[in-house]
Amino acid sequence: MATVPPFQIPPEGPPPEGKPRLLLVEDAADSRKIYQRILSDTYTLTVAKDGLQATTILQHESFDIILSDILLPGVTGVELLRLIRTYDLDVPVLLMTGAPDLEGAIHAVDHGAIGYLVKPFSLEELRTRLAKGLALSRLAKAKRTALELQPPVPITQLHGINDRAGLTSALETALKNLHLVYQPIVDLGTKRIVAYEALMRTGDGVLRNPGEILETAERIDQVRDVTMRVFQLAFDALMMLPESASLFINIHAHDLVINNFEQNILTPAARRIVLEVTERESIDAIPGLVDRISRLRRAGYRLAIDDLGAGYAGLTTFAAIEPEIVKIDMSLVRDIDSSIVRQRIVSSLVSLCRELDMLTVAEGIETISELVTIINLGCNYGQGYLLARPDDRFVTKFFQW
Ligand code: G
Ligand code: MN
Repeated sequence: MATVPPFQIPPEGPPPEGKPRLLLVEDAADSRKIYQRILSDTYTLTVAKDGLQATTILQHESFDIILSDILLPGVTGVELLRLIRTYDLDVPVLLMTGAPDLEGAIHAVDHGAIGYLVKPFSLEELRTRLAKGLALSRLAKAKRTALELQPPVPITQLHGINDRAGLTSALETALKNLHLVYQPIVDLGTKRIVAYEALMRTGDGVLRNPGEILETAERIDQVRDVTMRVFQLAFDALMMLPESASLFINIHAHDLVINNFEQNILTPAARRIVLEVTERESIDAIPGLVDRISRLRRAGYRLAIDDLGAGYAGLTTFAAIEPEIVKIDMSLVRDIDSSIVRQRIVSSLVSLCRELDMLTVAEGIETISELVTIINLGCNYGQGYLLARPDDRFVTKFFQW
């Protein structure tokens, strides 16, 4: 391959000024004092004694993070959360709860808290969780910047089919011809294939790509059938998968809740599977999501967020899923070697993911210059036509660059 051009890391944007601003909402005076003492070296603290006071403060000031008790006199932490979310989608809210309100805390996470701490918790844990919350909200901001680079998504026409019968028959044909192809995901450090992404393909039917299939399925409420078909094919393919590799499977966000993947598969197989959930659609407020995610993890699955930077830029679903792996959308990778803006965005995404212990995959690498830039920016893994095209076998290759 071509010689490697010289590379300079682009200058970072200015660091956020001063300490992060934290709003603490706690009604117990002694706890308030403890938190104040240990947090004021890292944060600029504003303290509210109850939910009503917090509400008033929030009308005049903005914060980088909010730490709130769940059981408050006046307005509860959950009500407060709802209020916060009406005007600010991104400010991370971390809740504190006594064990008896655990149910409420889980419910709160479904409504957009980034997490909860069960009392008694160590001060170290509190610090760690707050730092993580801040990293998550900086990540949401970086995603918003990325989104500004996006051209509007064209609306699929579905070839003029609009009636239910037509859609049903088109989907039936597509499902019959559905097969999978596999594209390698390469460790950019060791240059080895660590995984394959399973991608669905159809023959020459009316619906020719995954987008059209899924849109049709959505309109007639049959997404589940598509997912189960893909899952079955992927599961069958596991036997052919090289021992050391994992398999990434794209699933619809709602499948996380609807489907009992953990019942459909043996645990040893689940450990080799990464479920990819796209960011292209808003997956906020899926009731029970947090609970489902933890069941899937217990069954052995890992989770990835797909198309990061190409879609929905909120904070809460990302926090709820806590993906092990983050896939950076190919629109950010395209021509990254000549775009300082893309380099900056990817650089901050990669460093925030590292801070959150998440591995990054750069998608859609097509040129050696893109690859070199991606490597220099510290992405863990790469995927794209330059490395290998999707194929109906698990291709093995020796990489040199
Ligand atoms: O949304 P998701 O990231 O799962 O989409 C992956 C799609 O991108 C697949 O259809 C795959 O064939 C395609 N793809 C994979 N590598 C490349 C690439 O290098 N360039 C382009 N344009 N498409 C790619
Ligand atoms: Mn994908």
